[in-house]
Amino acid sequence: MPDMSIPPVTPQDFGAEILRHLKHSLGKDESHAALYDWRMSLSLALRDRVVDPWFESTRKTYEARGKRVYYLSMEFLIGRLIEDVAINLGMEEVAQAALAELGQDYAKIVADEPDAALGNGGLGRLAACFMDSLSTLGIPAYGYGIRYEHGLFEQHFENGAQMETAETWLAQRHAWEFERPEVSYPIHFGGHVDEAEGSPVWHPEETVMASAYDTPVIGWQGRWANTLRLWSAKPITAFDLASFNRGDYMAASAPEALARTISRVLYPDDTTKTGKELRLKQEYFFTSASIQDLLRRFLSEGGDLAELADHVAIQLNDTHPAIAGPELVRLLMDEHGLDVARAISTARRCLAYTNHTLLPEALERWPEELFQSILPRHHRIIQLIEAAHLADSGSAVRIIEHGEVKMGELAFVMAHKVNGVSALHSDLVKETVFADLNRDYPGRIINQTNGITPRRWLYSCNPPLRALINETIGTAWPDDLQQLEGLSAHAGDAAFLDRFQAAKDANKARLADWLKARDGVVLDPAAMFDVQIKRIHEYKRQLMNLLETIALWNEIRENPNGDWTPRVKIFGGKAAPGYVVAKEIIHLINDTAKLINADPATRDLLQIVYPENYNVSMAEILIPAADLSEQISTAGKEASGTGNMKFALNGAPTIGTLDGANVEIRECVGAENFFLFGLTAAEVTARRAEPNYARRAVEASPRLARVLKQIESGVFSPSDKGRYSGLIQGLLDHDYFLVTCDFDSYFEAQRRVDTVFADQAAWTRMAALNTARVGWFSSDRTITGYARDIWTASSLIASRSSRKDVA
Ligand code: CJB
Repeated sequence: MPDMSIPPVTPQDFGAEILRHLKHSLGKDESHAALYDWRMSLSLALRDRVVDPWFESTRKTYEARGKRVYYLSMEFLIGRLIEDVAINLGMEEVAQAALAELGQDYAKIVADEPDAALGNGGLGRLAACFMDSLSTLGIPAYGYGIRYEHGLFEQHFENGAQMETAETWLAQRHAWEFERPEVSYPIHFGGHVDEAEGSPVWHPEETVMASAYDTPVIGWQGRWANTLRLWSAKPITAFDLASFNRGDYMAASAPEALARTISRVLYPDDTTKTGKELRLKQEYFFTSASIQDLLRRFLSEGGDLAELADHVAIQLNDTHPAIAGPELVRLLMDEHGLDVARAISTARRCLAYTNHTLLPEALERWPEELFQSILPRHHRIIQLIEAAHLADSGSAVRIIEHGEVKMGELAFVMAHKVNGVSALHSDLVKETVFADLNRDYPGRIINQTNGITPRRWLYSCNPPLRALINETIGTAWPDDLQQLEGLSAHAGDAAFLDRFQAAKDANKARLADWLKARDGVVLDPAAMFDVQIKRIHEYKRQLMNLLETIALWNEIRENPNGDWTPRVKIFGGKAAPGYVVAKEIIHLINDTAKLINADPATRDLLQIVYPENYNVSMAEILIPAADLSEQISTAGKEASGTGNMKFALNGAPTIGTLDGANVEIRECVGAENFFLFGLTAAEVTARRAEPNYARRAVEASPRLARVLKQIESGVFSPSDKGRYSGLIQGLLDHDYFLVTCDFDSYFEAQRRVDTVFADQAAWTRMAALNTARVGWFSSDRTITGYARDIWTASSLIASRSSRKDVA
């Protein structure tokens, strides 16, 4: 039942609110309004309705004087918000009807909203799901990040190769944010540290201001709203008038340009280190602003710093905000007079750190010289932290070593809890990257398996399945997702399965229409939609998927009258602009698609589709339409994955390895409803130790050997036959991700998929059981775990079944 704080509204009244914004906020009348004007008016009318629950939540938070959670993240991959807000407010139908009465198309307006792409991939999207769950659960929380002017780059293909252009989501006004010019903090860089009256004093060389922009995040049924506060960099003096008056206009604008650079672009890295000075400045910029802000809030409420940790929980989303430890210690010592030991122990009780990857290249390390030149005071404080850590724990693990400042070790030492993001990953964190620290601080590392918000990833993106679930088990599941288990009882019911399949078919038809309209590509909705969407990375093994596609093509050509299951292989994803091999893989997928899609012998049986510019909105169309979910990373490399959960929830069984959360998904859905293949993490490690393992695997697999030869000899790149020789030689010489070793097992698993898919009833049953059994992967469950095990934070809204175990 909707909360009483959201007054019900008729389409007529809501239409009047939209028209009021059209006139007074956009300055347009109906006859002159463009799509943009309608979108802004709708967004502002919806935003108005978020404000009261938002104020109410803030009031309750102040009254409770309890704990607030601060989630610090370089990335928030939010996507669009109109639908999200309308659904959480229970106003989707009202909004549709209001616009229809005004002669406008709701769906077209929704699709006009640019994605807020302030993130690269899983880590950023997880932060967005967490914000949704924190609000749904009524846990007082702030998300803190950067208001990038340019989000993740736009991808397009030129002759099959990835090209990047700047993304410009802020070119038009952002409807959802409130600018807070009165909330700003100085952020200092560079300079030197000296002593005054026995205390260190930092004399910075450069200062910019961090200025706040707030977006309310409304939870399910509008019961609670938290704040996403994003920082934008501004100059201390906007403009150098003296230079301007001399006629030197460039110099006059220099302060602004320099400051703005800090929040200008999202780094398009995903698990690769940049080593760029600007990146370190970005990290310190948003972290310092956030810590200053939360301390100001705490002190303005009359807080005593001895009790800081009773009121403040700071979660570090990966190492990017790891400077939070030294920054909090600096403020406690230099501005509030705490001694070193108390400052460190106070900070540690507030801080916790989530590790998202074991890839060594992603664990940030800064050259000590660079670090010291940008953050000289913090460099000294890290030396103090390190000394205390070595003395107190007897550990031999250094934070500064071999001329580098190691942010993973810093985050670990300054956190009272460190968590991995799936059961397997957390075990590997203990055994590998932090094995020594785990021994020195037993119990500090825990697991919190990732989750996804069911509001966006089922309720909103899959209306046909939502309707079927509502009719079958009632409407209480969106904030109590384990209720989906109630669908299991219908898995033997042919009428239910027919309707389940009809929902899938409707989503497939929607995808086909969308792709036809966008790219002119025609899909056969009767074919299996086999989907791999995620960042392009060698460890995720899009290449193995493509090799299997080519092998299948070969076999269909040889046996055209065989009993083949028609397939569409759908790829989506971006490569970091500097990641050469990933870009070669993209090029190869597109080159292969060009040849295979034009082959009359296989055209009705095999198609490769790679829509440009994969983003959250595209995922919302692709995932509900998928028959098969590709989760094929080298075991031990994908920390968790969250796409895997989204597909299973939307009734797409997984073909996958025992990696990340796949392991737990398989346990939930049942081994018989999951297509397992490949080496385990332990076998991967053992295989790598064997000599020539890749060449031996290729020798043992004529099917694979043939595909590699085709690619290497230029079959798919006739105008440039040598284009992929480096890629293939790399695979033979140094197949670190064991594509060659897992290939046969993967090919066989795909044939098992074919067999089950051909039996429509068996397949639909398997798909329905996937939906029924993955309710545990709701991010509400994940956040409940963080609140209980890490933050000891409480919900401030009346308890419901899904919330009762929040501490
Ligand atoms: N992850 O998206 C990123 N970026 C990074 O820099 C490091 C890790 C991903 O985080 C997700 C959320 O925890 C995981 O599900 C995923 O496996 C991991 O690669």
